[in-house]
Amino acid sequence: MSRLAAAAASALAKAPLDPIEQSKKLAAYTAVDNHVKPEHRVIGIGSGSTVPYVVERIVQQGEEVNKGRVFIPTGFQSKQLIVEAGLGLGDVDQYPTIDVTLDGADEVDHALNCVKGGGACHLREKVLAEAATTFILVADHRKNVQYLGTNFVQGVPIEVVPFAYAKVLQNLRHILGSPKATLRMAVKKGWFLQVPFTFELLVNIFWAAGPVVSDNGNFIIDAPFEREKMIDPYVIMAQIKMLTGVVEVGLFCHMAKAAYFGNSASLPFRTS
Ligand code: ABF
Repeated sequence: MSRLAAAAASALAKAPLDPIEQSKKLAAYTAVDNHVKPEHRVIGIGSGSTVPYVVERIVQQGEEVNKGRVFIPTGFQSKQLIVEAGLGLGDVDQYPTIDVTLDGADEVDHALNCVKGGGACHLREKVLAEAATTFILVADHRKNVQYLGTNFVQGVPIEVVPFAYAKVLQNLRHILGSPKATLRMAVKKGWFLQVPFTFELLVNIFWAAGPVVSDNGNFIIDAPFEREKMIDPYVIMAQIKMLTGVVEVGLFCHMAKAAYFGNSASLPFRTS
């Protein structure tokens, strides 16, 4: 690296984080400090942009404590984080009981129910949440809402067997009271994605590269819902899960013990 590039990299490293990053870091660090204890041996690592700070804080707990631990990832991103941090990698089939899992979320309501699956990993995320004695959510303050559907308007991600997707789309119209459930499409990335919304819509129509396929070989449906339907998300979750062809629903109800939402100035958090 040239001296100029090295100086630029070092200046960047010292630059203060923007408020949202600051918020994620604060949430993740506090969650690790409160819930990842020295006696914990098996730790679940979730996905999303707050989770790198979780791993960063765990590494700071020191080599001594971490060499006796095994870390279970929810997907490719968290696997990379674990490996790059030099931590021990494990799988849930070797360790079906996890001491604590920390994971991100798309939105969390006042009762700690949440929407997950924006990254299409929610099946594995739910397995690790269920396997954990303690399940903790970490996110920036934009994810902290009274009712699901306030900010994350994309809707509930639903993983479906490809053969059944059209039938499930039809069923969802009845359950969610909305005709807008759609199959998630992969879009070829390019400079044009930066331009305003209407053009982005055209890009979605004309440059879509085919359905998104999950790590499990399934499709993802995004199902927007009417807000009043989410007063009790558990009911909706159960109804959707009953549909033949549905593998998992991105609604996590009554699972999290606590959620941490950092804020650049202070750190509000709620426990169930
Ligand atoms: C995972 O990462 C997903 O369940 C959720 O969709 C996403 C949240 O990521 P980010 O914090 O980057 O929005 O936890």
